[in-house]
Amino acid sequence: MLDDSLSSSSQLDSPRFTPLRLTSRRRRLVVTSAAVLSVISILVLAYLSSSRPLLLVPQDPILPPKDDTPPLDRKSVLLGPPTGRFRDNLRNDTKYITSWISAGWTNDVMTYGNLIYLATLTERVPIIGPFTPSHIGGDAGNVLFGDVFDIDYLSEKIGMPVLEWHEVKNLSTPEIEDIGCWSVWQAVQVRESTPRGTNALNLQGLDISFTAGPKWLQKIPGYEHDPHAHFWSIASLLYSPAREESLIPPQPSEVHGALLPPDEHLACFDYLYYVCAHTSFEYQQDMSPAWRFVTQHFRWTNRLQSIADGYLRRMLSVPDDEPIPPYIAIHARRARDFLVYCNGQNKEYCFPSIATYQRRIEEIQEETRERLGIFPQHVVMLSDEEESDWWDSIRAVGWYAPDHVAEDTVNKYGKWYPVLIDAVIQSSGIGLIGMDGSTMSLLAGRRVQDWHNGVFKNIKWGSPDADDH
Ligand SMILES: Nc1nc2c(ncn2[C@@H]2O[C@H](COP(=O)(O)OP(=O)(O)OP(=O)(O)O)[C@@H](O)[C@H]2O)c(=O)[nH]1
Ligand SMILES: *[C@@H]1O[C@H](CO)[C@@H](O)[C@H](O)[C@H]1NC(C)=O
Ligand SMILES: *[C@@H]1O[C@H](CO)[C@@H](O)[C@H](O)[C@H]1NC(C)=O
Ligand SMILES: [Mg+2]
Repeated sequence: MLDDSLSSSSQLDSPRFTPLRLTSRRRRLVVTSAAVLSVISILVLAYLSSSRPLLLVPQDPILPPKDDTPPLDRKSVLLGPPTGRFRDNLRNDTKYITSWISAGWTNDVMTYGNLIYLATLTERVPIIGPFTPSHIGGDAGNVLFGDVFDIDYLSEKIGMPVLEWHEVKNLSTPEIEDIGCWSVWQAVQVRESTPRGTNALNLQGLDISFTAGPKWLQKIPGYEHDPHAHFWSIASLLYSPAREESLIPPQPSEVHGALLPPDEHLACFDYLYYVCAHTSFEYQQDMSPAWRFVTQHFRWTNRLQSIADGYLRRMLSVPDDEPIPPYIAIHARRARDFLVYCNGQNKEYCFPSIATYQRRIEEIQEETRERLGIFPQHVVMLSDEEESDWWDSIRAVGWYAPDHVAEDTVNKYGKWYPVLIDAVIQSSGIGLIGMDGSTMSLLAGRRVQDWHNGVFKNIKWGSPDADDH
């Protein structure tokens, strides 16, 4: 039991995150999960063979392993509480990695997923920033990663502590510190000559001196239509000889004009959205290792899940002591960029009709009935649509929708919460009908598949017969 002796030794002398411990944790997890799964399947079979319908949607069919391993102490990879300078809080026997976000919320979730997956590949502790409100409206303010996702659960699942910036450094009026980082962005695209913009200076007081990554980072060097890089190409910059071979003169930092090579203690990259193991936009593929090894373990915090459950109960008139019935959610992007893609066609022509949705609903009902013995009756619509006529037409066919105006969601919880609550509802049913091309649909669909063993179907759009099949 090498790992147990390791974990019981002094926290400062031996950080709990070691490859040895990881392996053993994973093995136990697999064995325990297999045991738990077989018990669950027997129970489910017994349940199905009885005549009662299966009502409850299991929120998490795979229970956390019950063993004597103490919970992973994330903070053990820091010297103590947040310090004025991040460097004063990093352990000298531990390496770290960070990066930043700069797109819509779901893209940013995927980007943090990529960062954490890269962290596991390079055995570095990831330090994560907040979500910034690029598409929500600047006055929404930032929301902490840990207010949306259960960061302790995530750390347990991946066997590695995940830190947030505010846990490392006192950010109240962040002291400006110089650091050297790699720019992946300068290497993978030709439209901009500068590194991808980050919020590092504002948020963390980091004054970055960038070193442009080598051109071979780009999957297809010089190809202007695909800025993807491979995880391992980026990872190689953290090791010899790729690091030394790629060092070129750094660019001066914005505030101090500092010239620094990429930091080795805290590795940092400007932007990691366009990263894949094999295929560009890989989250669309079942093989996506970032999804399978990391992002699928981004579970909603208990608080956020119970807020969303409250909306579902009121919407579907389910009393507190009864389970929420399995339902089919629809995510309909109908505004902003998706409206632009309609090229001036009206929405009735361009976006899926109720009849088109109905066909997909029936397909999902058929599949869950056959495969799970569940026949979901309720349909819940989530959308960025603002026209009340359309919402009326949705309610007229008996479908449900959260009413963020009547519920006063923005005043009660803040501007982030209509979209956060809708995202939770999208991912908590037994089926999801998504909007082809939407990453928000994509992640919700993967959650329905992998968390609830449910069905995900994307709907094609652009003309009335686009989804014919
Ligand atoms: N309340 C609510 N807002 C939505 C919904 N779908 C989209 N939106 C809003 O529309 C914005 C879409 O812009 P992005 O931020 O680019 O969305 P994304 O998360 O990157 O996902 P996609 O653009 O769909 O790939 C979201 O941030 C939300 O503000 C929804 O189902 N409910
Ligand atoms: C690492 O830090 C510990 C205290 O946290 C200190 O005792 C030790 O000397 C340091 N080692 C090096 C190589 O700096
Ligand atoms: C952060 O710094 C501010 C002022 O610089 C101080 O008032 C506050 O107590 C510090 N917070 C923590 C958690 O150390
Ligand atoms: Mg978007």
